[in-house]
Amino acid sequence: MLNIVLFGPPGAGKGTQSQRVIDTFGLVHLSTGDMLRAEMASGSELGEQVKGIIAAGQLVSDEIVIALIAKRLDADAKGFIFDGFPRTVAQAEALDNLLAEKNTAISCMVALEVPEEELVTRLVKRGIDSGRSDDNEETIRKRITEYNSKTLPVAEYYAKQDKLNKIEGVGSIEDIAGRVAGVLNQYA
Ligand code: B4P
Repeated sequence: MLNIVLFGPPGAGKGTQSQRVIDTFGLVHLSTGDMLRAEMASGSELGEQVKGIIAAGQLVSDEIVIALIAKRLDADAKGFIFDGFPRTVAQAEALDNLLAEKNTAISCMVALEVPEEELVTRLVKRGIDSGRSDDNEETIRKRITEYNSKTLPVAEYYAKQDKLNKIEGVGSIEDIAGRVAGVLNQYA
C-alpha cells in the first residue's frame, strides 16, 4: 500500500494537492477537516461539540479525530492520503498503531512549506466565498499559532523515521503538483 501524510500549515494547499494525488495514484482521501465540516453541516451531536473549537482556531481533541480516522481505514484500499491528519504527535502514534494492525505503515510524509503571510493572504481570500467560520484573519493567525506549537513536531516525528520530504509550496498549483508527484513516484 502507498500511505501518504500530506502535511503543512493551514492554507498550505493540502486539500488542493490531495485532489491531484487521488486522481493520479488512486488513493482514498481521508481529510479530518472535511469530516468535521460534514459533522457540523449535518447538525450531529459531534458537529455541535466541535463547532466552537473550530471557530476559535483550536485543534479538536485527539480522541475525536482518531475515532473518525479509525472507522474509515478500509483494508481493501490501494492506499490512503491523510490530509490534515495527524496534527499532533499523539495522533501520529495512534495512526502508526492503527496501520500496524492492518499490516501496513506510512510510506512517506510530504510537507508543503509556505511563508505565514502567504497563508494568511490565501485563507482571507478563500474566506470571501467559503463561509467557513475559521477563515477570517484573527482565527487564521490563531490556527497558525496552534500549528507551530502542536503540529510542527509531527514533521520531526516522521523525520526520525526517515520519511519526511519537504516541498516548496509557493508557485502555481500545477508546478507544486509536479513536485509532489516527483516525491511520490519514488515510493509508488
Ligand atoms: P482543515 O480542513 O485541514 O483546514 P486547512 O488547514 O485550512 O487546510 P485546507 O486543506 O482547507 O486548505 P488548503 O491548504 O488546501 O482543518 C480545519 C480545522 O479543523 C482545523 O483548524 C482544526 O480545528 C480542525 N481539525 C482538522 N483536522 C484536525 C486534526 N487532525 N486534529 C485536530 N483538529 C483538526 O487551501 C487553502 C487555500 O489556498 C485555498 O483557497 C486554495 O485554493 C488556496 N491555494 C492552494 N494552493 C495554492 C497555490 N499554490 N497558490 C495560491 N493559492 C493556493
